[in-house]
Amino acid sequence: MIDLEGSAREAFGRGLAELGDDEVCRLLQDLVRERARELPVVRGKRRLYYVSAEFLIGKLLTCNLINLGIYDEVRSQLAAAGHDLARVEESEVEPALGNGGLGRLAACFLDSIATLGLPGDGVGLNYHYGLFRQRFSYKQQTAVPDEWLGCQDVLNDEGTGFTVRFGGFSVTSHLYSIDVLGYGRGAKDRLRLFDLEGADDSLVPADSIDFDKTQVSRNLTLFLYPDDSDEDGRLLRVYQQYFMVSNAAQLIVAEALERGSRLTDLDEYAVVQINDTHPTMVIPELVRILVDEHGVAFDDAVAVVRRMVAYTNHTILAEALEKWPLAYLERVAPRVAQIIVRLDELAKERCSDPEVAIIVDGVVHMARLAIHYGFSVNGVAELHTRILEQTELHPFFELYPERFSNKTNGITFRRWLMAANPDLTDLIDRTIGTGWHRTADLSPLAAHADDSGVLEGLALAKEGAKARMRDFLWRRQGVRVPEDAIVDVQVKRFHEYKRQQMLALYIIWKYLDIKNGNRPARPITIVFGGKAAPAYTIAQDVIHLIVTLGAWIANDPAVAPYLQVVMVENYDVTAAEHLIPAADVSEQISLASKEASGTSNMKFMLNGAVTLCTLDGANVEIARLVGPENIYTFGASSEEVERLYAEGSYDAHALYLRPATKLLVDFITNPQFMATGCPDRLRRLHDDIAWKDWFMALLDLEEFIRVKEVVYADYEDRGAWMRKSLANVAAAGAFSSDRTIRQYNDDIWHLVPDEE
Ligand code: 7GP
Repeated sequence: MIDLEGSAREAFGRGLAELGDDEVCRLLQDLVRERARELPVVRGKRRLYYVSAEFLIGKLLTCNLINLGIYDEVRSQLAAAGHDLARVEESEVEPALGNGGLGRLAACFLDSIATLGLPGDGVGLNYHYGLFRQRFSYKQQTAVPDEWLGCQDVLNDEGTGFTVRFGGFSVTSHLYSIDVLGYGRGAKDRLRLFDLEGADDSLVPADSIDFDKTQVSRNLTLFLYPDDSDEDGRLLRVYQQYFMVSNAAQLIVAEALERGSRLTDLDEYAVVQINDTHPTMVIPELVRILVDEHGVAFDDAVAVVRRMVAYTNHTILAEALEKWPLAYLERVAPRVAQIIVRLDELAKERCSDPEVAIIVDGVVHMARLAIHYGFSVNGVAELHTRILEQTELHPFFELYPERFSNKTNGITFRRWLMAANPDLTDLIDRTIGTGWHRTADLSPLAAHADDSGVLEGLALAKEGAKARMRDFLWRRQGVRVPEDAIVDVQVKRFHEYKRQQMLALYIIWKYLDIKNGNRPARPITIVFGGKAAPAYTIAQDVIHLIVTLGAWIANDPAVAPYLQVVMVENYDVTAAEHLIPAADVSEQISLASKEASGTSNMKFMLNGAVTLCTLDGANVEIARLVGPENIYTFGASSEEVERLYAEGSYDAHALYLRPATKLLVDFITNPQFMATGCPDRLRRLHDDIAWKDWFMALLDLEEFIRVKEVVYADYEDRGAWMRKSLANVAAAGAFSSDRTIRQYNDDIWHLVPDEE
């Protein structure tokens, strides 16, 4: 059916065995593209538009081969010609369209939406340089443009676009798309990406992400989340958001009209899921289009839009809940600002409580707009939703209890197990068959808890994944990880609430302990990965501490054989696919109540890592599913943390002054250590922890250290550890994004799946 040898001769005039990996990659990409092009788009009267500022999709080749059902065949033809698919995939460039959890979630969701045969597309922007590419220099993060376009064409040109009118000028968009193939489906969905006609790459220097933020008609789609620490940057974000939603709204209306909508029934043709608040302006923009361009009465327009927009909240951190000065909106999109003012008046007529007002002192609260004028609000894990209902959004919950629901996040097993961990996939197939490929039901594995063959197979699969990780780290950044090391991983955006600094303090403790002669049973490798926002100084300081610690330990011959700290450069989906399958320990150590859900926690457990966590986000659900003997929990509860914040009674300095803690924190400013790094950064971080510690790392530190020691000791009982590992894999089925998407569809979207 597939004849790679023939295609190689046709395309390159050489046999498959004579092609370089990059040529094989192009060959396979063409094969996938052709197959995808032939597939029809999933049909349906009512369509979903999943609008998101980011889609962190990762490389596409392997997953597309899996979803097309030709992965095994391609892999064996390649192997016969001496090629390794994993190597071939290395020459694929990862699209720079996302940033963190919310963007990766959107990508998993697209995979599941297509797999379930639901008519739905992702809608976003085609960023030329992504967020940024992370480089380390002088042990510090530097940000350079993440150039990915032009490296290969994954984008289909849809050949259309729209005019977007800003206050005082207008621009034109151009629509591209990436085909989204469901697993074993005969039809596809799409990720539809709007680009700015006339976007000017020459505004961006080669080695920095500083560019002229005022050149709006040339820079709109250059970067995701451009720096917003000054007014030009904040205005640019608003321009970008309006560009995104105006295009989305025009697309929605045009396609609904094509399918026969009379517009007052638009909700029968389209449902819009907005991924956090960045796309909130789609609400007034839809109203504007219906009223100004199609003569629908204002009240009717508002009523129909309210029946079609649903909002997902991904964070309770106050600084991430978007608020824009009304004056910005008036400048960017005057008519939309006018509509927002009217919507605010109407909302105030319904409820005069200032806590639910959309506009307060000239500032527009985007989440509030989304809740008043949408029909659904959801959190992303049970605890998170409860906190929204009872605390953060409580007045809204009183007003509209029926609008609230929980949709615990999920991940696609096609990418995070079948593509990323072939050895484990084979073991599971051999043990329980392949039904789980469709159902995600891994629970039959639990019956093998005492099957030594399966436990050994699991250990071997972990060894295989570790070997791939070692190879990856060696080739990506020249780091050698010892073969018998326990691999302990924290990968995620750098943020104080995620508390990478707490793990860094543990590393200092362990370093000193080894110096005191307490050698661990085997080498410990602690791996970090993640970017920090360029304007987030303390997060950059934490990265600096970690890189400096890594070098310090590597240079100490008394400790280096036993402890290694690796900070992976430019953590991305590809790095995640190499690190997560190899991990023994999954670090999920956020301050309880702050992590909305987490999704790497799910990927790690699916790959047999054991979780070390606070009872935060979806960790709570993981703990319930695997039972206390298969997880390590520690730290203050979310109630306790909320009480400390409410009372203002957290005293970081008192905790710092405890001698055991002070010793660790003061290591950061030990003169010899400081001399190997940037003293200003280290001093600032030290003082922040010693005096402020807003996310309470010192509160949980002692217990964290204790529990970590238990984890490492338990690891040495290999049989018991592998049983824990198996229990985690067996319980991971609950976190399939297919389950999550079924729930969104049953409760919110009500799309009719395509029949096959
Ligand atoms: C993240 C949350 O931090 C994470 O806990 C969650 O798993 C993920 O969304 C998916 O729901 N939030 C973001 O990525 C983010 O940018 C601010 O939130 C808007």
